[in-house]
Amino acid sequence: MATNRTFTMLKPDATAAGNTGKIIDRMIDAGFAIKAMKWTQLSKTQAEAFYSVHAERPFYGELVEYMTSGPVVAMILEKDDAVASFRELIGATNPAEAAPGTIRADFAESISANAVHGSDSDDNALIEGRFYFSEREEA
Ligand code: IDP
Ligand code: MG
Repeated sequence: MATNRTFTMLKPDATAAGNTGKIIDRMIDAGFAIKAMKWTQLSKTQAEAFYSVHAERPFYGELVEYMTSGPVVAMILEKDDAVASFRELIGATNPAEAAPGTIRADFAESISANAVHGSDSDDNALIEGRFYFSEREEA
């Protein structure tokens, strides 16, 4: 059953470009409530662990290097059908293929530096949220 929470990260291209406020506004305007938020920096070990599901993919090394190149903003968000609704809001992985008006269409630089992460399942939303936040830190 779909739960009402998902996890997102604003990626280093978004923080470097000063787009964090604009992107967070998009999320709030789309009806997502912020339940936890943290501006932080991933170490190589942490980025490798967060993206371990992609360890065998050809872009894994590039992804880890990119995700450690600057600060990220980690957030737990709440809305009905949060995972699917949020994936719709951010658009396709490759900004060239992202639907007009989606966050990636408007803010992503490339398929790698694509502005935001969005969990792909309820199970991963919980795992990824707990990667950054304890239960006590979640509103
Ligand atoms: P998603 O973020 O839309 O769920 P995934 O396939 O889970 O996409 O890939 C995780 C992240 O890895 C992407 O958001 C992007 O930053 C990066 N990535 C995915 N595919 C490529 C690629 O072909 N080249 C470089 N980086 C990629
Ligand atoms: Mg994914």
